[in-house]
Amino acid sequence: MGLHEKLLELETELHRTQKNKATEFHIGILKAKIAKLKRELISPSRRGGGGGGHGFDVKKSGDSTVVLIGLPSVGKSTLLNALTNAKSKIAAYQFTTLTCIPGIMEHNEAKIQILDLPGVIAGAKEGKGRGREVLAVARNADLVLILLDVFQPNMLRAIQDELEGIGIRLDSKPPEITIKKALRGGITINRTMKTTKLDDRIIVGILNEYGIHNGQVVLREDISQDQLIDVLENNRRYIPSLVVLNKVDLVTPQYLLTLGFGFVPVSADKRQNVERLKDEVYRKLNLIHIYTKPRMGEADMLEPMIMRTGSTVADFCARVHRDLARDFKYAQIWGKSAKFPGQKAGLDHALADRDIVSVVKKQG
Ligand SMILES: Nc1nc2c(ncn2[C@@H]2O[C@H](COP(=O)(O)OP(=O)(O)OP(=O)(O)O)[C@@H](O)[C@H]2O)c(=O)[nH]1
Ligand SMILES: [Mg+2]
Repeated sequence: MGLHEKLLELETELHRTQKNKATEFHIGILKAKIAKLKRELISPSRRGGGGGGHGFDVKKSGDSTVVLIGLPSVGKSTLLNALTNAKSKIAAYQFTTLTCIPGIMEHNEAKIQILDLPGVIAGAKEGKGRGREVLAVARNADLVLILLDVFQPNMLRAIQDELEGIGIRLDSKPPEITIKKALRGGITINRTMKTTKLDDRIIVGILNEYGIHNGQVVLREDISQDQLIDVLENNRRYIPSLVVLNKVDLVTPQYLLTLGFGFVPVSADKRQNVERLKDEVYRKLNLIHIYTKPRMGEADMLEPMIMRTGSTVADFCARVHRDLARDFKYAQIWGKSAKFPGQKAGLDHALADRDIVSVVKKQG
């Protein structure tokens, strides 16, 4: 039996199995088997069949990268042109854009790279219409902007499914669980809080499925079977998303109200609400401003360095100069991440918004 048939068989069984306390364990094992098979099916060594080919050649630039994902003809290229200086081809027919077109949006001192991509259709994750390559670009983004046509707002779920299918977890954090493998002693499980979704037997069963028979597990969150499998698969991307509804110039405000909230309405073509969208993109990216202070002088408060949330002193050094991390002795920090003004910090120190950083280099 081929991998595809095996996958189909397992998925059919999963759908047939009623969900209850008695079948929980069985379902967990089935899900783990399915996740493993899916990974095998999309591994690069098994390309070919259904649109493998080369990935898009995308050079990251700017302080952050945002990708535009949506069905064909929803106005992704029009929006790229409205947000940036790029000139991506626009046309009334589907699949106008055939490759990855970059542009830079400057907003609040940040340079944000926006990537326009071909449209995705249902089945993209299986490779339809170069879909897998498009989705692969999204895996490396800092924000996924899902663009919907005002007349097809309910396509949202389908697009989210495609992104999920390629291992992207939208708007969620990595599960709070650590798994340390060991050579013997079986599996011990500890919890820092009461959990309801996973009992010990299921955890052990799923771990065994991944070839882990000894080790320590610590749960710090009430995670699900799927989340445990995500951790074991070890290739998931946790990326925020923003839903944008385009072509609102074609409808009345009353119609828009019936759609509810949770999206940013724009008209890329008529340039309506584009400034608000820029604000939303910027806000979602959670960028931080870091000021540089020379060892002896005053901090430069005019030109902050724009960095991702969670950036460390090492990231800061890398941005200042290629060799700075090598010559690094210690840094001094003023601001929210410092316990006291001028605190000494190492390369792994996490910076906070509006911190001032001064790097002291080794002598010689
Ligand atoms: N009325 C209206 N039409 C728009 C708007 N934005 C884009 N369009 C039109 O929609 C059509 C498709 O626009 P594109 O920007 O090429 O769409 P796309 O999503 O990049 O399409 P593909 O590259 O084929 O996936 C064009 O005819 C645009 O002029 C808008 O805000 N309002
Ligand atoms: Mg396009």
